[in-house]
Amino acid sequence: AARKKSGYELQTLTGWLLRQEMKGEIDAELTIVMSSISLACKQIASLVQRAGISNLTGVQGAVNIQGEDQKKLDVISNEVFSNCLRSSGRTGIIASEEEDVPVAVEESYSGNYVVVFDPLDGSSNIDAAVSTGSIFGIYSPNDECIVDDSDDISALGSEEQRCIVNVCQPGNNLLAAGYCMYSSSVIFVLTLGKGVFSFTLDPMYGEFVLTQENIEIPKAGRIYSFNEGNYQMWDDKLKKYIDDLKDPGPTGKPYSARYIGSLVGDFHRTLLYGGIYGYPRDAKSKNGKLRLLYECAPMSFIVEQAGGKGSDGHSRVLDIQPTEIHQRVPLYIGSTEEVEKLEKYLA
Ligand code: P6P
Repeated sequence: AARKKSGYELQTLTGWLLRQEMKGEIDAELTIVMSSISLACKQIASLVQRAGISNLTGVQGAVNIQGEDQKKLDVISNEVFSNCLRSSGRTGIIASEEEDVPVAVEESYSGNYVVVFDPLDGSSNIDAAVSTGSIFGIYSPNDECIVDDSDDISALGSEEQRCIVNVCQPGNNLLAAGYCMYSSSVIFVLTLGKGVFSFTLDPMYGEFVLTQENIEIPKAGRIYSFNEGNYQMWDDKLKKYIDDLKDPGPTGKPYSARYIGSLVGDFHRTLLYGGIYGYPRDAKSKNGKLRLLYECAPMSFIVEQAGGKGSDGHSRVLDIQPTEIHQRVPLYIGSTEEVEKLEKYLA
């Protein structure tokens, strides 16, 4: 009855993807890649939700019942993601936060798409059952991508060079991006370049069900999400910005601080409630902590599709041409008015 009231006939992610394909928004190949990613996320969701239990059933602590070394969840999540992408038969190159270099999918299974992902971001939070997430981005192959011909690239074999060139594309080239948040509910959020959609996993039958269409981030929001433990190491302009957020001002109400310490959780709240999430550069890490390819660029694509902004403090994250796979950039992302206000302080 609730569903009838809401006017949603039940749309699963699979059904929604097929509808986009029929509308010509995506081709059949990309549909298959997206489905393989959603399968990986469902498998990771069940691993995360049983982390404590499977640890117990690991019986001998570090060795599991098959006598193999108990692998850390982010290593297992990486294997799950890689295997699902490989068996989709539509993925050509994968780059993971967990792998040193991007890898080409073996010839027999190889397809077109280039997929970058962080299989389990925030995994240090697992033991305390705090939200975690998987983040991904999908590109078309692009052999001509300009990457500065730094000698360490030219020293690599041609196949490795080809993989790196194909992966090091600016976020502007993204065809699709998304994340799956493992929290009080499992929520799959994605954009194919025409709006942002969210799907909630219905544990009753293991399908992602459409719950929000064309998500729009509030233009402004009075929540800021920074790790203020680093305050002393930030530059003065940023300190001034943070200090002013705490000024109750004429309304008598300062901004609220919310920080989960897990990008996907902090981002998802910002996307729905508005505000700003920031991971600045600081005295100890001159480019901040977050990775451009599989954290900052996919999240920036999503937030721009929702009407928000993703900045490195001075320019659009999506304009940045990556020069190495695991390069870090400072990230300020969220409501347009909040990000623009921050950029004025840092100018
Ligand atoms: P800090 C998790 O390790 C992560 O990569 C993001 O998910 C999170 O936003 C950030 O690092 C937290 O880092 O330094 O505040 O603990």
